[in-house]
Amino acid sequence: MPVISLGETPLANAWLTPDLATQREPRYPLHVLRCTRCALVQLSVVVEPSTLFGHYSYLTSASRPMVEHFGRYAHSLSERFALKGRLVVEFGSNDGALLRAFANQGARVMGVEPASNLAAAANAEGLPTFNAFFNAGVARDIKAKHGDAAVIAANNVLAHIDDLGDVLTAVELLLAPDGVFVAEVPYLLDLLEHVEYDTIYHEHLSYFALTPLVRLFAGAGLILADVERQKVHGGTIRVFVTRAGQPSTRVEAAIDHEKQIGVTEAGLYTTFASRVVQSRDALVAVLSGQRRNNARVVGLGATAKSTTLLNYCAIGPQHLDYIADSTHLKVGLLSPGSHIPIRSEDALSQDRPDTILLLAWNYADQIIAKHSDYLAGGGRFIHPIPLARLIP
Ligand code: DWN
Repeated sequence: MPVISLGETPLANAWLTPDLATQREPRYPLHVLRCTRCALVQLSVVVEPSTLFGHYSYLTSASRPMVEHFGRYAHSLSERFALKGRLVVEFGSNDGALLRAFANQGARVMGVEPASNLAAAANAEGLPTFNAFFNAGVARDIKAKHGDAAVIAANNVLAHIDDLGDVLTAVELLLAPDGVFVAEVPYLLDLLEHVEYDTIYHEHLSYFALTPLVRLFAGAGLILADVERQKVHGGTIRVFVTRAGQPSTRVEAAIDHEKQIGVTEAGLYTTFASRVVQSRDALVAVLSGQRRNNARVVGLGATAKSTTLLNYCAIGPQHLDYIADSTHLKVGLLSPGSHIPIRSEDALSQDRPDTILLLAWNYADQIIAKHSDYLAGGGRFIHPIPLARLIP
């Protein structure tokens, strides 16, 4: 069943060098579907993974709040599962931010990362990382060289994978008998409730509720034993998957809640789709008001989700002078589809625009605190989700 169509959009992390601005960028249908049998929400098309992830511009370490989140994560798991001296494997390990946090807790670490530039960066930092997509062959190699894993971690990567069966076979191969597979994924209920439509893009193939995840893991002979809700990235769930045991009361309560709100019913999704249109119209109205007042507006956070938001709302250089970002890989490039120049975040303190559109709204509190002097000097922020609002 169709949930929503956001048009044909460029790839979320396909940041452009200015010389390519006049060339037509590849665009793909961004259509979201829902399985009426298992309630899994997925995109209608799969873009070739090597196109998406062979070279990657998103650096976990470029966002201090994520580094801090991973520090708490590693500490929590190390306490819970006594990981000192034991092997922790993370696939989709990016630049090694979480690997470093687990190593700081005394665990042995191994990353698996398909992006060659990120794997090289992690290895250069002394964080051993396979440059590959995680699969059964890689799992066997790691097990042969380093033994089985007390924890296999997958953060914001399970939703990116098309052949989940193959990856779960690899997890089952590598996991120690008492091991735990810990996966953190954006939570569908947060996406729907807070109208986080901009988190829909081609890297995210699946949009998980717990209900289909329980079936998915059971199909691989695994049990979704526990779950924690997290606030990062607009709301995620951290699931704990084991070979044996029973689902915790938290899992049972969450499944019941999903049933109560109708995660398998059409109404939840038709309401979401209509709220997306309202969200777009509200943001366009706020930006038009800014232009009527001759306010100079810039974006903050050259995020993957900004590609969806800017292209769906038809926001371009006529609305935003530039997008500021802390990721050195993105500075000097143009945003996909909307072709807005990206400048270093440091530019903001000299440039002092009238208004900043929070394209990294998932870090709104931290960003506003970091730029408190801008606010004190009369600057304003626009928080775009769920309905655009000016701060103050
Ligand atoms: O699943 C994914 C999520 C987890 O991360 C990936 N597929 C892609 C990526 O999505 P995103 O780019 O929307 O993630 P973030 O973490 O919201 O991106 C934050 C961006 O904002 C980075 O480019 C860094 C930048 N930033 C900044 O310029 N100043 C971030 C902070 C906190 C700041 O203060």
